[in-house]
Amino acid sequence: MDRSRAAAALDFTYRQYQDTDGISLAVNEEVVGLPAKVKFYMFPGSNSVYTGRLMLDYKGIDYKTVTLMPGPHAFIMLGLGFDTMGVPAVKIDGRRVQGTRAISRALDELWLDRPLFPAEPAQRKAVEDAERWGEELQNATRRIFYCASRRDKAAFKSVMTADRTPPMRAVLKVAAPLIVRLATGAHRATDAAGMDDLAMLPARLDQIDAWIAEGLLGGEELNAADFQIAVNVSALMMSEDIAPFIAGRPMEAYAQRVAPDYKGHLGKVLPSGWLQPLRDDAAARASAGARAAVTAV
Ligand SMILES: N[C@@H](CCC(=O)N[C@@H](CS)C(=O)NCC(=O)O)C(=O)O
Repeated sequence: MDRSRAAAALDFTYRQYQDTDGISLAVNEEVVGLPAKVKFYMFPGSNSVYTGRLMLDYKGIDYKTVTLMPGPHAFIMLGLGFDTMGVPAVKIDGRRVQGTRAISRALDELWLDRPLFPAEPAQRKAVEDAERWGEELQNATRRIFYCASRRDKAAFKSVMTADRTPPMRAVLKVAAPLIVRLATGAHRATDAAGMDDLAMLPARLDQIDAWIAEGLLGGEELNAADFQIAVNVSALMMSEDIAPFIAGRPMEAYAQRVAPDYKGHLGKVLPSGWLQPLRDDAAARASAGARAAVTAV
């Protein structure tokens, strides 16, 4: 295959994976009895991988972790017979399932305990919609991460090497500039996209707090949307630029409860102008709060 055809094939499989409509749900096959062998394909630091891991752990599933290197993971996944290059992925008694939304459905189908989706149809639809919405937040969070990583090597290193052995940490440190470049292209994490994502963040954060207030998120029993969304609030809280806009809001305690062990730190590296929508929103919220306090007196 010539280079441009190979690149196009990879691009296609990647887009198929990232486009939520393209995810192969692969949940209708007949499975007899409780699955015996579960393998979890991942690389540490990835937000979607963290969502996948939390769901496996929540269900109490016994699984073996296959830790990959970001970059080469793409070829390994395709070589292992997965449809696309993406992680997280699981192999359950030989059956391949890729992507957080496919994994949540497969786990619920095969392990009935601790359901990730409610049984009641309207409630189930609400969780499915929020989970899908959360995948967009996941994509936005990742783009912001790569915008920060292009500006500060330490940001990439602190998130992507936190759970690695010292030799792997050294390899990742050397490979970091190349991985950041490849991931920027693969995820379309341009500065323009990152700026748009930050402009949309105030409305997205409001939505999360509204869902927590409603009880759709952060209930006694967690659901698939919780694992999709809380992980990304935790990821955003790693950023010194963004954390102040989350601090003290309901979603802060929520993220600490659902996704408490996301490691890493992003310093103040994003251009100040990109944060203006968050500052404007914080100012509007503060003045609405002050007005409400005066009315109450
Ligand atoms: N939307 C997909 C995400 C797929 C995805 O982008 N996975 C990998 C790359 S294969 C990832 O998390 N990358 C994180 C990173 O590059 O930081 C899902 O929910 O599973």
